[in-house]
Amino acid sequence: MRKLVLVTLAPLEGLLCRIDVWVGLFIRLVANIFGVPVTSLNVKKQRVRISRKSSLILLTLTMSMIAAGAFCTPYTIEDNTYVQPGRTNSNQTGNWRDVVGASYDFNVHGIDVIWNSSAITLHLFTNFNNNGYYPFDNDSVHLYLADLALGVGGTYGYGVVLKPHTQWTPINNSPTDPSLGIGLYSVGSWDTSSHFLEGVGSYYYGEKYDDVATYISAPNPRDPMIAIGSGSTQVGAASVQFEPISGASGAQGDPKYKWTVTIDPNDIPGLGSQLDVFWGGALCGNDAIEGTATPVPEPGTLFLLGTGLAGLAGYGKLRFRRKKRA
Ligand SMILES: [Ca+2]
Ligand SMILES: [Ca+2]
Repeated sequence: MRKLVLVTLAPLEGLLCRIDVWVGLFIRLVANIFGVPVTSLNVKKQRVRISRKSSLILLTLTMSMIAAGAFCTPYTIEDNTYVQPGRTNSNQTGNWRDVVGASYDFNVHGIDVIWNSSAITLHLFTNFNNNGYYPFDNDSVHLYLADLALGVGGTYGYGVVLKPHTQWTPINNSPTDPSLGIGLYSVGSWDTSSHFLEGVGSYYYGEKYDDVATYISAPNPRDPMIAIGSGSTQVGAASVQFEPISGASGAQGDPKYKWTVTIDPNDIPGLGSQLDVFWGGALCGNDAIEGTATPVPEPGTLFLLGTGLAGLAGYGKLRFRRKKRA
């Protein structure tokens, strides 16, 4: 019997959003249908031998993924939040922009949220470095990764510490609770960008974004929330992982880094079907992003699962016909 060699979809990476999920499902389906052992979901250059007839089913799946890719949006939460450079609360006009400062250092590209009954996973796509950032070589100002703010019922009463506050070096002010480690917190107060940087040198930081939910006890409620502050208590664990994206330019839509934050929705009392998300990126809040996530499954995944089932049904029919002929 003639054999065809199927090369997986790695070359399409970048053209389709969620390609990692799709290729993973794709390979698992292939393994399920043909009994081909798959040792890893990182399938670049992996080749799977399949029969000519069966390749028709896979062709359908491949085309379905490409079709679904045309309909999916790049991020669950797009960065439509504008900030304004300034150092005083009296500066109310002009210069609204996506990111203050160098976009290749501070740009937040978007946030993907995958929310099911046991986990909420947030992928933060950014150009901001894991270890923090010194604006200038001869300067002692060290900018750290901001905490993630989570809003329930219109109030940012929860948050995730992404980098332990114990690792922060004081700048103008230390975090008001410097003892917090990585985890999910019920927030008593927020430290904002001005808490850390107001009056430090001649630095600009992002401020005065248009918030959709309200703060809890923030000193300057128009400044981006940056760090979970005093009066907060840990209510759950959080998994935080950092991953550089090789070859990324940092231009919009091509982020340098991905942070993956996972929490348990059951740790948030009163959580309904809406979670507000705010992230200031770094201590300076130079690129704020804000939006709302829901637990509705992604259309692309549903579509793919549907076509996967259709593919399995089609394969079964094919086998049935083959047996009938024999
Ligand atoms: Ca922004
Ligand atoms: Ca941005």
